[in-house]
Amino acid sequence: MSIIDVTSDPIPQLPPRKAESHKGSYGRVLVVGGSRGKAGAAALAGKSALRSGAGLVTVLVPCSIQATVASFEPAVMTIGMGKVNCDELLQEFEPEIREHASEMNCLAVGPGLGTNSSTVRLVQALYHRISETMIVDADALNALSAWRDGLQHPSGPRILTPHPGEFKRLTGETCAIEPTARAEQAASLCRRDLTGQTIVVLKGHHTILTDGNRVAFNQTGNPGMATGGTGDVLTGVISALVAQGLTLWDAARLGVHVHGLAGDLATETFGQVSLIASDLLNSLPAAFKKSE
Ligand code: NPW
Ligand code: AMP
Ligand code: MG
Repeated sequence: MSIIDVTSDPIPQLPPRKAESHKGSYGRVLVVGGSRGKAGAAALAGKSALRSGAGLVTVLVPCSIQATVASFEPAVMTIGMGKVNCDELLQEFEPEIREHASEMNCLAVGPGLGTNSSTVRLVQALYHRISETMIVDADALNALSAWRDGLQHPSGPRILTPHPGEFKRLTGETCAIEPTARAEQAASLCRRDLTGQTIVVLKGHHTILTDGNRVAFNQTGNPGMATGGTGDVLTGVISALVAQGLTLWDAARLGVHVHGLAGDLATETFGQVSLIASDLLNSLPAAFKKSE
């Protein structure tokens, strides 16, 4: 099946903020992530969602790291689950997560979540029972890779954001070097969803976005972004754009564009060698201004 290349289409925009709007107008994001040693991933995603315009952002993490995550950015709210290292306990909190999810406009699941077996079961349950839009990244992708047929029936819209390593775990396929062949691979991952509600963002140099019918090759970004945590920032950005009401496609397209632009702007100060994920996050405001 051939896919249409829409790379030259204009980059979508967020609508201007209305004078009489309030934080509820800009959507609620719930990040589900973090584990001991990977608190930063959840914190980066949460703060990035705020910097990308979401009205309210909550990060749901194991209790053992809640204080740490809360200390990064006071404007981000946190919910703690479980007692110690909650990987083992996540399963029992599925009903609680579902309750929180029903109040949200978008969920971002996976940054730093870990791959413990009960976490895997939790992700699979959320993927199949939560009807809200979900960005599925990092360890949530790894969780789904253990149950590939499960991709056929998500219970709501999904944006999968694998890097080539996660893509290989999810599909068993090594990403092609040649861009068109790689786009076809991403599109066939989309088409695993028989309900047609999935978008794939296959990350890397010229990140590929596809809904199975069309494809766009992102034109921003640089190899300075090949550093831990930049993907967690992207997850936060896209989740905020979904929460603000953009379509899945527009949110993914604008999010990937702005994220790469932030990386490009950050290298003007830090260079490619020294760039780290928090520099990229701090360049999001300039990137949003520039892409208006
Ligand atoms: P190799 O062998 O290096 O070539 P993982 P992760 C491959 C969290 N983080 N092209 C790579 O291959 C994340 O959110 C927390 C080709 C290797 O096999 C996750 O939850 C941070 N191959 C968790 O850690 C900051 C590529 O994939 C494997 C590739 C694990 O995420 C860091 C490595 O990927 C991190 O974000 C590419 N472009 N990229 C924090 N501060 O809390 C990767 N691979 O095993 O999925 O590990 O991406 O670091
Ligand atoms: P992750 O591996 O999940 O942390 O995601 C890495 C992020 O950095 C993705 O958004 C990639 O597209 C981006 N990135 C990594 N390497 C490059 C590169 N060589 N050129 C452009 N973007 C890159
Ligand atoms: Mg990642």
